[in-house]
Amino acid sequence: MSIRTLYMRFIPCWLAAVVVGVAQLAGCVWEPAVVAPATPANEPAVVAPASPGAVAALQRAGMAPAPGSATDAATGYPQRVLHQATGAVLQLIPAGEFTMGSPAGEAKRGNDEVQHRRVIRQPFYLGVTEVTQAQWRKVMGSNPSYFEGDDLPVENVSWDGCQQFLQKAGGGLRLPSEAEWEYACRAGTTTPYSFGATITSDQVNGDFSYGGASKGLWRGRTVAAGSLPANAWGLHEMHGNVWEWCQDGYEAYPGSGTEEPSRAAGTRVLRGGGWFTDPDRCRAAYRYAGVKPSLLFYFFGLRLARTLPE
Ligand SMILES: [Ca+2]
Repeated sequence: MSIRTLYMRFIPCWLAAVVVGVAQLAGCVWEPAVVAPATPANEPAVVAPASPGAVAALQRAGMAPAPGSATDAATGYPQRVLHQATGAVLQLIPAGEFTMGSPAGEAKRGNDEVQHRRVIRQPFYLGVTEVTQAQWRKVMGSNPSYFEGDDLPVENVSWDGCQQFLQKAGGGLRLPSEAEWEYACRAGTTTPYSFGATITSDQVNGDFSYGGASKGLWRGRTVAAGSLPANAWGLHEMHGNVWEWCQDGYEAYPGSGTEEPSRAAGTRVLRGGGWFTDPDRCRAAYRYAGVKPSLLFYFFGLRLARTLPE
């Protein structure tokens, strides 16, 4: 194994461990919460034109119904929209309620994954894939990525850099909140991964194995956004490939109550794991917590989110 390979594989893991360890030593002690079953949240879609009001609101936000998109019966908005400045396709995620965090018996769980009910009060749009390098370049005119390729996810981006990108892309785009991210990742499932109790390298670009599965392929780099299977809500690479920045700051889960914390400042959270990441960190509940918003690595990326435009 070369020095570079050693660096790529182990230094990031070591840094991640230090970051998480410091966050835990900072006094975060959590109590277990009452666990309730997840609520299936997909609203039925109808093949009908989106409501004129929805289409007009989308136009004002620089978006349009994606070609062939069905319409969400609950809202009258398209199930999929195209954000014109980036070319990104976003999926409508329905409002709903779910159990955030992991059960006490889940292998290799972190003690900040305390289970609690969380309500997603408003439907929202979420990128079908991570933001690609072509999409980033279209807005920013440059590409910071280590692994270069138009269809690969952009990486080497900080939370601060993502905010600049989102502001320049326009249309009210933002990052998902941590709760929105986990809700969409789970897509109604309660297992460690949206694919079940474990994952294979045919499903996730990470470093395996977990839950007794045989060790799979370690690619040692990113793969094209959207090239691996989607979860039940049509979202690709929520687990693995690149970590995804969340909009809100890191804070301990309440352990009770259903409201989403709204910490606007401080350290941030990334979700889902990346191409080099141990599989336990690719779990739906894992929180890569306490990360400075200025920090960037070649395994940090992003996924677009937007509240439904009005
Ligand atoms: Ca990802």
